[in-house]
Amino acid sequence: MENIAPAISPPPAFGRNKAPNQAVLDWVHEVGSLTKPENIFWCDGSEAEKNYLLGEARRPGVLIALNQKTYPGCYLHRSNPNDVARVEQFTLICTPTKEEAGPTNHWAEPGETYRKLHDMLKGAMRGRTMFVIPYIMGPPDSPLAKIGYEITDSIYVVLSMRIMTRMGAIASERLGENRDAEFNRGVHSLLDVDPQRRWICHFPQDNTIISVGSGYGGNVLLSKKCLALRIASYLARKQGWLAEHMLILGVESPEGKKHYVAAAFPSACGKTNFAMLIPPPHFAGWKVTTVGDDIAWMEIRQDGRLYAVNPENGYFGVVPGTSYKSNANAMRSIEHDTLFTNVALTPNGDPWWEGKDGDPPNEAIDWRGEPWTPAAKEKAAHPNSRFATPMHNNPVLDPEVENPAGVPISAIIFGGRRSNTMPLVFQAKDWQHGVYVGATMASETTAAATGAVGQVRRDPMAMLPFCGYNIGDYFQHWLETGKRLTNPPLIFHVNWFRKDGDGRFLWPGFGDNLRVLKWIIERSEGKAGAAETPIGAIPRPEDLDLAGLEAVSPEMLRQLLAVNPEEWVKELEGQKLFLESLGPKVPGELRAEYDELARRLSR
Ligand code: OXD
Ligand code: MN
Repeated sequence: MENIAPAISPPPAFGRNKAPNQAVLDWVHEVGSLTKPENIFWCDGSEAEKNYLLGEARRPGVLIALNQKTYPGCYLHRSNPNDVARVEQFTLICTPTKEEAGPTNHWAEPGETYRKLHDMLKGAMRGRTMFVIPYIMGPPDSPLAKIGYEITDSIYVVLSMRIMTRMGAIASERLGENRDAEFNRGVHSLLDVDPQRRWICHFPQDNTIISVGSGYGGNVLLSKKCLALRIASYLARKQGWLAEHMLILGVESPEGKKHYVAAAFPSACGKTNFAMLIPPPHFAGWKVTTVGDDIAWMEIRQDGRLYAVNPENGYFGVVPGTSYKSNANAMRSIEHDTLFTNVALTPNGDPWWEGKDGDPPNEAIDWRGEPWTPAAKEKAAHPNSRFATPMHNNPVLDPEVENPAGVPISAIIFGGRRSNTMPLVFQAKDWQHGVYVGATMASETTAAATGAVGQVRRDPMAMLPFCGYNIGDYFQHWLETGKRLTNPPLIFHVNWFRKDGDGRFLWPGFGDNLRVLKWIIERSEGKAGAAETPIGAIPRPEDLDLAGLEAVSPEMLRQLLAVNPEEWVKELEGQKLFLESLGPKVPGELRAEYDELARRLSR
């Protein structure tokens, strides 16, 4: 078999910075004895180490340097074409009982799964380098911060983890020498990148993750979906906090009043764009700043409010569609020190993707490494091609992003990609109704996971693929959290994707979403008006700031804000079937919310 990750030979100065913690040393020794790597590289996170690794990554063809004049510090990685997205059917939650994992997860018995993985990992790193990556999730001094170690045989993983986490000596020093100190153990091996031997396994009780057979970010950057969502959601329930698939943004009015909101949208539904939103021209003096674009860890503080931190240090965003028009802040962020995966390459050495500003290049090398021209039927960049960019590249990074206490959340927003049914925005009646809205939210599927694209699926709180335990218990945890919040954020639902009868989007989205955000924060200040409807409070046209918005006619606005009874009969049925499919653990409060909604809609 071709060696997919040949060993690199670290010169004496690099890769020898061992952990001071005996528990880490014992575990690394154990994994090394099993996987039999050529050598072990202990990552320290330094600039010198980065430069060394970038040089090494170019040798075995892991990375291609992009044009260093136009894209300084940027590189391209091409994944195996069979390995371009998260694989939900091979993502397992390994709890002692099936019930703990619940109806929305694929479950496997831990002992047997460890044995199976152990067999696959036997000698898996022969002829390869085993990298040991210490990292911190969250601002290092935050009470919510968590330490993880990822062992991997992929240099691409090391370079990505440098961007996505606070990585290196900072983490091993923070863990210290106490053998009993808590840390997440993550083991990743590419094996032979065979879809038949691809498993992403979580052992929440052991704070352990083992991922084999993939090199795609969402499956192998174990800090992200695996630790910061699946394992963290399990820990959060035990410890009384929330780990959520949410962006966090700050919004400041011209008068200098600032609010933070958290928003849960499913993968590839515009969280990164919303978190970096540029106000439309009419909104002079308004500022939107980013705390996070994908994950929020939140806990209640003494004032009875919910505070959020972004556990990550970078953004792993979907590239196609990113342009100066759709997200100028993302464009500025990814023009330097960025790792691209599966985009196309122009003859000039620039990255290219569908939806980038300007005309397509006359020729390019596509994401698979094949020649491409605009006449080709295939896309040049994979629809789930990604950038990994440090958050400090973001020109609108929020100044509180490193605040260990986090930022206070005024509103929580749920949302999905729905061509019909869901109005542009509505406000839930209270926390419990808001939990129901989040629990029953749905979205049309995207390329972020393998499988059919464009089908409506229920995705509670955008956590369907990421909740590390029984979803019924998760809903209960949300309800319990609400009882402890004396000053809870208001809860809203948005839909930027509603279409007219001819299949055209009714709402321009992007910067204009600030018009909706403005209404949301005015509602949290007890200011803006609304019409009460069976599904919640919906702004009347006069409640929204629509100045300068020519793209939306009064008729389009009517359609955007409408609650169509026929569509809601279908929606209600879908919500009911979904809740029923989740079995007996769904809290009675949510069944009562369903009954109430059905009653209101039938009046
Ligand atoms: C992501 C995802 O990569 O949700 O953030 O798939
Ligand atoms: Mn995500």
